[in-house]
Amino acid sequence: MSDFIKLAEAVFRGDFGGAGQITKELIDNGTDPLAIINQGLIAGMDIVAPKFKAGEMFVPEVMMAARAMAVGMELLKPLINDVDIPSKGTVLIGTVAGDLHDIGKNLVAMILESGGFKVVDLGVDVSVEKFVEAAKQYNPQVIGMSALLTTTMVAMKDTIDALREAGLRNNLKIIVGGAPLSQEFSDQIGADGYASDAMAAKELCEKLVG
Ligand code: B12
Repeated sequence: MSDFIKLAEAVFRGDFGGAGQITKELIDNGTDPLAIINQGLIAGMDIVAPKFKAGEMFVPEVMMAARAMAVGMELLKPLINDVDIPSKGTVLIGTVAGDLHDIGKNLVAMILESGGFKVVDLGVDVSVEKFVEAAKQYNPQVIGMSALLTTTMVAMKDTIDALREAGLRNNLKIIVGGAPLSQEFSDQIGADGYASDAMAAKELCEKLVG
């Protein structure tokens, strides 16, 4: 079995130790860092994605896989110039004001990162002002907002309105998610899209940015 396949399998199994070890060995052998990323780490996540979608893998397993990938990425980052990292675009993500739920948001962030997006995670309880400031600072292609409480969903509309007032709305796509949301709600508040899980979020970003 090739080392790339072993690495992809370690990622798929959520084996951080193995993923780190194999990544280290490949680096020591002088393997091209981008090949390690594409043929090892991302290849591993590419096995996870369809299985999660089909209900054959569950959230904890997906998070373990994404973490195993992150272990490899951390070792590779110093070896790669920013310009060389194939980035599909920048996504700013956060849980809206008043809401502290972040498990789903973190999963979305990890999947987007492992899918080749640069992710700026603003954390939880992100105020309207903070989203607007961060949009100015990072100039993202996409802003993703998460809400798990019916009482905090309204903050999404406030944020979209504030982005529009700040003149930033036309230059970026806004996506929303979280258990109580729906496509209908997304349409109502003027977002560009809704996704029900992390894989769908990645596909949505690819569609909106591409
Ligand atoms: C874990 C949890 C907590 C944890 C949160 C820990 C953490 N670090 O996140 C703790 C214990 C802190 C908590 C607190 C509270 N919680 Co709570 N919590 C949950 C619980 C059980 C699971 C949520 C979760 O993590 N799901 C797993 C993840 C993976 O799924 P997910 O979040 O839906 O995310 C997926 C998708 O929605 C989507 N997605 C998510 N975000 C985004 C963003 C974008 C941009 C996109 C595209 C997609 C996307 O992709 C994700 C991955 O597939 C839910 C029950 C439920 N069934 O949802 C209640 C729940 C959300 N909580 C609830 C409540 C009421 C509370 C509290 C008010 C309880 C209290 N009285 O203190 C507080 C509120 C605190 C606050 N201010 O936020 C209610 C909300 C009811 C409502 N209708 O509003 C729920 C539904 C439970 C219930 N049935 O009553 N909670």
